[in-house]
Amino acid sequence: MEKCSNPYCFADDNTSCADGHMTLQQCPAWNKHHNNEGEVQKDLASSEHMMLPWSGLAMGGTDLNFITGKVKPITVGIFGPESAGKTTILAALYLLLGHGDYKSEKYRFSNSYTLSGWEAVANSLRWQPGQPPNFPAHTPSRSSRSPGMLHLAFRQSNHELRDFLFADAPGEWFKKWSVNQQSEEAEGARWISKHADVVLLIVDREALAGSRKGAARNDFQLLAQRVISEIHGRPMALVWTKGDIEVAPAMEAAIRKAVVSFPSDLPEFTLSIKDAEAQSKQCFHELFDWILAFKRSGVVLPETAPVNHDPLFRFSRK
Ligand SMILES: Nc1nc2c(ncn2[C@@H]2O[C@H](COP(=O)(O)OP(=O)(O)OP(=O)(O)O)[C@@H](O)[C@H]2O)c(=O)[nH]1
Ligand SMILES: [Mg+2]
Repeated sequence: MEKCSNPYCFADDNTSCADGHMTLQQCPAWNKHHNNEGEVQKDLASSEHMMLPWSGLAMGGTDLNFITGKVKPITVGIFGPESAGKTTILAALYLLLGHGDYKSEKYRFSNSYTLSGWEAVANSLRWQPGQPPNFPAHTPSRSSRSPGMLHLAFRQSNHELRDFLFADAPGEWFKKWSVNQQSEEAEGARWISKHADVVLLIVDREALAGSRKGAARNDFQLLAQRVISEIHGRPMALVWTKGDIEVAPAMEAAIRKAVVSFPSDLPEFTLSIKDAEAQSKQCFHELFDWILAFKRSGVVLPETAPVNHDPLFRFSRK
């Protein structure tokens, strides 16, 4: 499908015109590329449906303006090697929220601008008759809209909204970044390192128990060094994924040694989606509670009034 001549407009991707034109025919930037007839152009430009400024898919850098215009969301950076289970953590969060299994006393789910993106990561973990639940597909490193940012907003007990962005990036980026901070292919990892408010450093237990465990440990040490050198006082947690897999105590000790230079408390979480139901839910709950409890230091948010019942705002977010 042809794109708009404005590089920051994604009207071809089923979102509205970035310059705010009600129909694409009125937009000079769109017409510049689409002034001859064509099926695509007719479909989009003459549509009587009003398009929304977001598509529901995971967001890219440009899409973030839409959310950040209101308030700076809390960005959660998930750093870990390839196939470490990073996307699986996000899929589990979405499914637990969707089933009503993750309920926090302080935070209630409010909305998400990336429901299709969440569906895409979680779909494979869902049980369907005749088909065992599977793991999320690999996150490709060459996707034009990566890193995929998944959005969730929670309403706090004092009625304030808190927006969260979860960066779902491929492990290859972090590998390149840990070896060479300036690598051209590490742009996305640099972005996450710069913008993350909360850092999850992932330890893949499967890799540490496998035939290439030495290499996995060395890769982790490099990544941990890089993350810690750029953390600058931000909170970090060590997240062991695939907790159902046994790892030699000496290997666990080597991993903990690699993060001793982290200057403050380093909470640890061990997750598994293969453990018995209740147990595995509980470990995810603890991690999500820790993430949601994050407060930006130095920011004192004013008290807000309770939910507005003015009909003018009826369609605002509940
Ligand atoms: N045994 C076990 N395997 C798991 C668990 N969670 C994830 N996995 C495995 O980890 C693999 C990778 O999971 P992903 O969530 O796609 O990993 P990722 O870190 O997002 O990978 P990239 O996007 O490629 O960097 C899956 O295919 C599973 O085989 C777990 O709790 N237990
Ligand atoms: Mg992934």
